[in-house]
Amino acid sequence: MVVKQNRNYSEKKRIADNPMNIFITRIFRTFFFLGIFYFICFLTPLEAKNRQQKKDLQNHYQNNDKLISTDLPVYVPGRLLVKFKSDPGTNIRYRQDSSLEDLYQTSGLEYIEPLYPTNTPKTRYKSSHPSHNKNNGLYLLHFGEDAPIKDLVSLFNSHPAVEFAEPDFIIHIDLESLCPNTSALNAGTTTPKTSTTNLNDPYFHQLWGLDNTIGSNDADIRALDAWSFTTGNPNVVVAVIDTGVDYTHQDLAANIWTNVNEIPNNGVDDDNNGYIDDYYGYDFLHDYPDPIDENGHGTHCSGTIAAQANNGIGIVGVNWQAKIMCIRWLDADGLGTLSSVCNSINYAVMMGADIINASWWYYNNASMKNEIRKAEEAGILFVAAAGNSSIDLDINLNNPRRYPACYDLSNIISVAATDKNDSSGRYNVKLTITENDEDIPDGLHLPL
Ligand SMILES: [Ca+2]
Ligand SMILES: [Ca+2]
Ligand SMILES: [Ca+2]
Repeated sequence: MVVKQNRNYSEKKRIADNPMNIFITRIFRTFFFLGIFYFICFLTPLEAKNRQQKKDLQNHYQNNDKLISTDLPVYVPGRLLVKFKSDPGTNIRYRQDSSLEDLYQTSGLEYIEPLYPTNTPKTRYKSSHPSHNKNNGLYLLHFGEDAPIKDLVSLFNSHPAVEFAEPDFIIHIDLESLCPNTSALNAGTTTPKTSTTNLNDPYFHQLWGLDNTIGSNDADIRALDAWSFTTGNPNVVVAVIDTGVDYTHQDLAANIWTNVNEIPNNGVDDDNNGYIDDYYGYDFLHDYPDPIDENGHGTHCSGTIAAQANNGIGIVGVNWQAKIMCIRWLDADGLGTLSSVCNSINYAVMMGADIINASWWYYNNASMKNEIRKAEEAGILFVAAAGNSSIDLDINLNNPRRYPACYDLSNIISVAATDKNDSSGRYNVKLTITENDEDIPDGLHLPL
């Protein structure tokens, strides 16, 4: 027994004294202690910093925007959207306002650019609409990639020359919940089926939101009654600000707006509105002339608004002849930025849209409201989705309110969806309208 114990001891000692084992043991110990050191020095403070940032941002929303969000927004690094009370220009040095120059230097500002091009268009689509291409003191401020954006927001908002400052938020729209079924417009041509009209569009019978033959009687917008008065006006321009629009779609192509003063694909800004080759509209997310839809949501909305009627194809729009201005600010996954949606609204106003359609929602922010107010001043109707998410937009303050649907601007119509039996159904939205509900026609339900 003694011999065996001694043998085990000798064996263990031989293994322990092996140079390779000593080396491995030392490496293991080194990494172990380095890991503890790293956790103490970096991860713990970082976690504390993240918790503090989260708390700060929640406080910011609760105190400034009456918004409580558990899903914190993110923003484009190194960028601020700032509206100055008077236009400061783009020169960041040798300013008459020395306090502003101090602010620029303190903040580490690298350069400043107008949110929109400041060109004066040669002609406008409709002379009745004032030009709103001027930036009105609204600028994108650029800092380093690691700039402390939340601190900069506070710094700029505390300066007397600043009307508001906020991050260039990255906005993610849940398009699936807003557009549960895009099959109707994309269904193509099939054998026409029985409907209550003479229209030969094969999928008209599915559009119970227009003429309900499958659910409760009159659980629709009474489109047939409306069409006995008018089927629309080709001079009405509806700017669809969304994922873009498939302007080549066979049921839409006849009702797509074009910028008649712009020659497409020649690399020249022919109408001098600041955008090269913006013939069908523009892609503001990528600053690119082609607003083609890579998701389908914007095309779906456009079909509801103005799909061509009685052409033996697809569906029918509420307005048979309105023209769709194609404006893209969301990518195929529903991602966009606050600056790109502001640019989109500005463009629709500048180019003379009569109606702006916003079938999406985000949180309260000053920049978007600033743009929609310009649309209000130009007499442009702004139609906004209330969302399909079981929230009473007026009284349930434990949930974030939906914007632009909830802005207190007189040109906004907020639209909720109901099912074929005229109940909230799967959409389950309880909605009251901003301050303008008396202006909403009874029974106005757009199938979002
Ligand atoms: Ca142009
Ligand atoms: Ca051109
Ligand atoms: Ca059609």
